[in-house]
Amino acid sequence: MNRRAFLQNALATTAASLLPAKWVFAENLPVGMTPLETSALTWNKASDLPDYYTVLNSSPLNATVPEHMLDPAITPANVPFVRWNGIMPDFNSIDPETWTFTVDGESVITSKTYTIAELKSKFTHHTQQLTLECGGNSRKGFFPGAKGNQWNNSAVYCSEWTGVLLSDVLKDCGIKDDAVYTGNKGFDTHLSGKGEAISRGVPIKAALSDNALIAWEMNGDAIPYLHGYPLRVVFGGRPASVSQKCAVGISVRNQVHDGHKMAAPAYQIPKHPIAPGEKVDNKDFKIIEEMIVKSLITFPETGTELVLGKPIEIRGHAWAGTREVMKVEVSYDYGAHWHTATLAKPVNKAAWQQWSLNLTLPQQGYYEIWAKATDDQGDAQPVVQPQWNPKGYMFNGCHRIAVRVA
Ligand SMILES: Nc1nc2c(c(=O)[nH]1)N[C@H]1C(S)=C(S)[C@@H](COP(=O)(O)O)O[C@H]1N2
Ligand SMILES: [Mo]
Repeated sequence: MNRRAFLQNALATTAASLLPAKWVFAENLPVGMTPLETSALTWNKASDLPDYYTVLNSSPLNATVPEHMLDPAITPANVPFVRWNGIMPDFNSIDPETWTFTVDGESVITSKTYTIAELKSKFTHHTQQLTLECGGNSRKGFFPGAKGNQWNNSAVYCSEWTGVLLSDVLKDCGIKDDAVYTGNKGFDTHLSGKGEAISRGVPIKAALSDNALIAWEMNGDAIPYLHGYPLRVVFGGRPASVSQKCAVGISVRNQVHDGHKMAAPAYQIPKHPIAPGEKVDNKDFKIIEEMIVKSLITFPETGTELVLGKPIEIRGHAWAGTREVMKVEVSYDYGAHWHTATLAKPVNKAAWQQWSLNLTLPQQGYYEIWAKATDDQGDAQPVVQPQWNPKGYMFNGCHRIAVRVA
């Protein structure tokens, strides 16, 4: 390990044990070794983000990284996109000892409140790699453009979450037969300063699935502030908007949840196909409940110059909401020919899958490399763009990078 990596590791470990304390020795570090890159756990504002983040909006905070930074199978804490809808909590004042999670709602039999310590001691722990993709990921790809944060393809990540199954907790409270939906509650505030920033939910079936966690750890550390410290509900494969950060509870609803950002057109798409740019009545939208098949090229970085005759490993991830990806193909001639990549099985349901392919590009010049995934129902990624929709959700057109063989 080089000195820098060593120091970063040491710092990262220290950061975990210091949470939620502030860095006290940053000034004493050698020049160029500020703890910025190592203190992802306590970043809490736009200016804390390293230079490789692009801030799309600082109020609310929305930021993303270049696609090649998502190369590791398990996304490290210092790269996930950051998405907030309202005013973030004052993280430094959060005390995990007194934090509680309440299950209530019309369709719960016994409403209960748990401390994090109680969740930890009462229920079996589970660790899963879960793909969280913003419904608006790749919005930038739509033509005509759709309003909203212009996400590149990196509003997705797959980190490792540790917590308890939401279903175990719901069963502990008991659920009535008329339960339909969850209403997820967070600790942040609407931009106006009044009311909730966002409160979305999932069908009760999704809440009872094996890939819904109430998590207190990400990648074996406390959840980074920006990703939901100290407790987050995580629904793998669903639009990330339902994975409530800084979660304070869940209501078990006897109707489709009506929290903030549940109503059309937020996080909804038209019920029927429409032409690009067409207007749609709010009554003709439906809720996005699952994400769809998609893939990412994370190596090489777009713009890379390659050496003629030398093979290069092209690689990335593929995922398909709660389905499994069965095939990833790569083209370097604009889709004229497709080459099947090696594809790993997911480590658990709703984890993204790694794919790779060794390529030797035939001659010098400019190439685009495209990747296309197909899921277990036979759904594949469109090459150009998927069904256009007014809010620009669920773009899953093929990811493309450009390289040059010198
Ligand atoms: N409390 C809270 N949870 C939230 C949000 C939010 O604004 N507040 N945004 C949601 C949306 S729209 C997305 S895409 C994801 C982003 O998760 P991340 O910041 O860890 O990438 O968090 C979701 N959970
Ligand atoms: Mo989102």
